[in-house]
Amino acid sequence: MELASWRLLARTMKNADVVLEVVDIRDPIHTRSRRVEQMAEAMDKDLIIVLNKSDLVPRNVAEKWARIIEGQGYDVLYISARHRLGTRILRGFIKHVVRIKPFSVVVVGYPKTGKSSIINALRGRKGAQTSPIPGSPGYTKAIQLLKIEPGFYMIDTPGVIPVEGGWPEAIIRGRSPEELVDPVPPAVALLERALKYNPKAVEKAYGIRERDPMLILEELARKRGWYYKLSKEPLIEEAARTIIRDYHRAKLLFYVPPEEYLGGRH
Ligand SMILES: Nc1nc2c(ncn2[C@@H]2O[C@H](COP(=O)(O)OP(=O)(O)OP(=O)(O)O)[C@@H](O)[C@H]2O)c(=O)[nH]1
Ligand SMILES: [Mg+2]
Repeated sequence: MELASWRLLARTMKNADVVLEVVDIRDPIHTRSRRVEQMAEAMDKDLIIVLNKSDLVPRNVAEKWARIIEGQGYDVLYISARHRLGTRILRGFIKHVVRIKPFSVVVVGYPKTGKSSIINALRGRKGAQTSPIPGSPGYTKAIQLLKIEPGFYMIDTPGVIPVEGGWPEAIIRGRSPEELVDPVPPAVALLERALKYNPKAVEKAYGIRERDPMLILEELARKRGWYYKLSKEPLIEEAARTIIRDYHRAKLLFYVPPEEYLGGRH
């Protein structure tokens, strides 16, 4: 597991002209890093917040999130690196903000938000390594400079987990599901959110109608034939790892509605 060290990240940010903070639009509240934003502000850097994975939420939800963050005084765009939606606008927006050449843009944010995928989408070809398996450990291992076009450079960084990191995002993005000592509590938290925000999510993903997170884990383990060897009890840890993996790959699909933020319940 490789996470960026804050000191190295600060140095890299200092040397860049623009800071791009990548957020997972399924849960902007818990995947935004106030610390990164404060660092950018303290360094007087232009900051652009990019809400990525917008293919996983309805368009009006993406719009609402963008408006909320804009209302806080930030430059913000929503895109889908995977579907190459909004990437051309992003490219133009960066040039509009920076106004000098040559320039470099440092891409920062929580692990697995799609930082490397965005760089590849802007390049139009691969170059930054992305996770082949969703939810695998922090994929980008080192800071890497990539050329987008002459005079336009982007710096890929490994994900950072802010100290204030949201639960359970900080845990499930900080390590791969395999590395988690106890995957059950974060999986239960994810299931609670899934049940709350998309009541059909669990049934759709697994054909399980149960609504109690612990019983869902048990039923999933039974369905998949995962049992402890000696006690023959369902192996809920394996089911929990599956839940976390499926959240990363959006097989277990839900998103936090913007109203949640407006209601001030975060
Ligand atoms: N659905 C969807 N998935 C995406 C999108 N962008 C990236 N992903 C997926 O999210 C996972 C993480 O993408 P990466 O580009 O490796 O993310 P990263 O932020 O560079 O990750 P680290 O280097 O580990 O910090 C991969 O499985 C991508 O395929 C997107 O726009 N939509
Ligand atoms: Mg990466």
